[in-house]
Amino acid sequence: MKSKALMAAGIVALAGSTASALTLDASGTVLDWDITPFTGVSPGTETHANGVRSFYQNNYSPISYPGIGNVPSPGGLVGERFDLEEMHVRQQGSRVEMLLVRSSPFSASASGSTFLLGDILLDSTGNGGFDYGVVSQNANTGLETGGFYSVAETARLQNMPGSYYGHALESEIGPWAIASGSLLGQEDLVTTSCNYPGEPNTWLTVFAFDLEWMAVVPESLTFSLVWGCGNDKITGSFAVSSFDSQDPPDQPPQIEGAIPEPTTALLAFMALAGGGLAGMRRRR
Ligand SMILES: [Ca+2]
Ligand SMILES: [Ca+2]
Ligand SMILES: [Ca+2]
Repeated sequence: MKSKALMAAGIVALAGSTASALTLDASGTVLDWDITPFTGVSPGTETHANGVRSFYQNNYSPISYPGIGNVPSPGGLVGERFDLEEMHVRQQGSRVEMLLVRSSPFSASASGSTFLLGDILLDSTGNGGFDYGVVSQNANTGLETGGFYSVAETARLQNMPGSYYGHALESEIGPWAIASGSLLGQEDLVTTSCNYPGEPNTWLTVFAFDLEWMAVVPESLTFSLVWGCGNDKITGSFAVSSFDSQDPPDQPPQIEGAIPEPTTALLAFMALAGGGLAGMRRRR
C-alpha cells in the first residue's frame, strides 16, 4: 500500500492543467478509457460498465442533407473528411471528460475553403440553448484553446463557399463556436491519431472541465459539436451524477477499485520514465 501511495503522489506531482492520458495500445484501444473506437453499433448509444457513455455516429449524421440523407455532407469520400465519428463522455467526481473521435484534425478543406472544427457547446438546462462550452481552438473566434466558458453569444457557421451558412438547414445544424462569454476555467486538450481498420487517419482528442466551474451543477448536459461548414454534427446527452463538492478541484476523486491495477502501474512507470508525460494529469 505504501508503494502504491508513493506512485500516486508521483503522478499527481506531474499534473499540470492538462486533460487525462490518451494512450493507445496496438489495437487502438484507449487504455485509460477502455474504449476501442469503431466497435460500437452506429448510430447508437451505450453506457459501459465503467460508466463511460458512448455516442456512436460513425458514417452518420443526425442531419439529413439534401440528396444524400443522414451521412456527413457532401457524402462519399469527401463527406468522410468531416465525419464526427464517436463521442465518449465520463464523469470522475466533479470532473467531466469528453473523448472525441473523428476523421480530420482541427481543420479540413472542401470547395476551396478551409473549415474549422467547432467548439463543444453545452446545453445545461435542456431548452436547446447553449449555456457553456469548451473552445476547440483559438482559431475559431479568438478564445482560449481548452477554455471553459459561460456562453454569452454563439457564432454561426463559417460564411465560405461549401458551407451551410445561410442554408435552410443552418438552424437545425446549430451554432458552430462560442462568439463571446466568460472564461471560467481551462484545461489543455490532448490529441493523438491512429489508423483503424477501414478508418485510417482517425483523430482523437480529450476535452475536460470541472462541474464546479458552473454556477449551478446541472442534472444533465447535452453536448453538441459541428464543423464550421456544418457538414457533420455530433450530439448526445449525459446524466450528471452527484459528487462531493467538498473535494478540492485539484484533488483526484477516491474511487476504490475503479481503476485496474495494471493501468496504474503502467502509468506510474511511464511517469517515472518521464516519456512525453509532461502534459499528463491523473485524477485518481
Ligand atoms: Ca467514418
Ligand atoms: Ca458522424
Ligand atoms: Ca474516418
